[in-house]
Amino acid sequence: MEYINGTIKNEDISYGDFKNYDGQEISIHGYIHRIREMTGFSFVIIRTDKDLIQCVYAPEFSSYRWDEKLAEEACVKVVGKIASSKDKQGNDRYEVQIHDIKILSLPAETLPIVINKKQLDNIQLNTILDLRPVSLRNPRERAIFKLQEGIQRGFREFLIKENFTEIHSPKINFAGAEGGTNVFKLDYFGKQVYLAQSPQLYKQALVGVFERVFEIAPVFRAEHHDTSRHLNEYISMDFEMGFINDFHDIMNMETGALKYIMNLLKTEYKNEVELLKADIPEITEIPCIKFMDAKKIIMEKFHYTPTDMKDFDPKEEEMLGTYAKKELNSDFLFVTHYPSKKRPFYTMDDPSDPEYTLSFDLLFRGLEITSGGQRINDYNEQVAKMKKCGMNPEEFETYLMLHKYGAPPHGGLGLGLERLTMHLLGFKNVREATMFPRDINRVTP
Ligand code: AMO
Repeated sequence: MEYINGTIKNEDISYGDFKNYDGQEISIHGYIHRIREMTGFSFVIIRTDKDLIQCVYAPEFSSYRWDEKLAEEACVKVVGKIASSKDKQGNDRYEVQIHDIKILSLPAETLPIVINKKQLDNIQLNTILDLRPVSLRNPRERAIFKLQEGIQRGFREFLIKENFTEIHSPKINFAGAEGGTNVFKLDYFGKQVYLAQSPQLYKQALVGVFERVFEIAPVFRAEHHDTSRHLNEYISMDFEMGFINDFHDIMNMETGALKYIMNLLKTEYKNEVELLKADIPEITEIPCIKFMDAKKIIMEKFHYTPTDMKDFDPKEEEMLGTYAKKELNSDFLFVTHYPSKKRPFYTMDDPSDPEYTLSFDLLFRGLEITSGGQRINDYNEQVAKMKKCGMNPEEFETYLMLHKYGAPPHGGLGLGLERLTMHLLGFKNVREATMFPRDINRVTP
């Protein structure tokens, strides 16, 4: 196998470039995904970083002599000639006629699950999650997270084009930003600190510096219940922008970001979209209704009696998803003016009706994926609101520096990456869209 050590010209060619090397000798590397022995020859499917490549081994054109040790999940380098043919639809397809195989490593044991089928059939989600380092090798599982990369990439690319600066805020903090009981406490050399529930306090501070900022990072929520939509650690895609006219500027920015993301998925993540049969929504304008009007729809159109008039339960969100789809022809729905009592201390109340706020949620196919709104930017107003919420403003001295030393009208939002992925792919459980989920029962792998 000398030519694997240097003399082969066309090294590590990806499937997308095979058309440029038809009839030539090339090399590829990857895992042996599957071996199918036929009479007189074998198919060896190589799983590369993005493709499954069909290779053919036959003694008449292979100088390689079949090694019994060669097994599925062996890491190999294959040298061979590209041969083209047409599929049933008349499209070109390519395979590699194996000249030689170099084994780079052999697995110590056979896999605990079958990963070389189209999808992981009849395997419980918990088993899939327990075995994530190997279950992710299944091309369909892998595609979920490639597509998820596309969502983050779209968010980042769009916001950078809109003059946002990417930031990284600390995750070990002096206070929880969102209130409530779902904050993780941590012993920090004898002092109590908290894991960040969101980058809220820092992204606001940085509006005073960069005007427009965004962050894509993990945040932590001590969720005490096991639900299909809550994680204890998730990726929050946040932005915050200054000098806004009102909170519609934020909703418009999110609409733009979502349009950009969906377009990017359709164009640059086509393989993943097809493999996963992802239902990519068409977005023109996203309809918008007020919280109390949404409650009326729930009661009048769906004959449902809400138990809480200050928030929606999951069933109500589903009803609003159905309403948006059927009557407004939209997969998305903005709900605005949430009751002040249910929104955090930094949210600006509506001056014309202070029981309600200048805030919104975005529902996607009946699931909340975003919260956002305009923030209080006046110092005295913010201090007063903190006191009203039972907080001690002195503990938030550094946060309040923004307000004390001048803050523009501003606002922003947080978008849950896993929830967006979940409903894009029609999953029932957010864990399916989470690489290594953390929940009340799981901290491994
Ligand atoms: P909020 O707490 O509503 O707002 O969170 C924003 C979005 O984050 C996602 N999310 C979750 N995803 C998975 N597991 C969880 N436990 C979980 N909790 C929340 C949801 C939700 O819509 N600082 C504000 C945002 C802002 O106003 O800028 C905040 O964090 O998709």
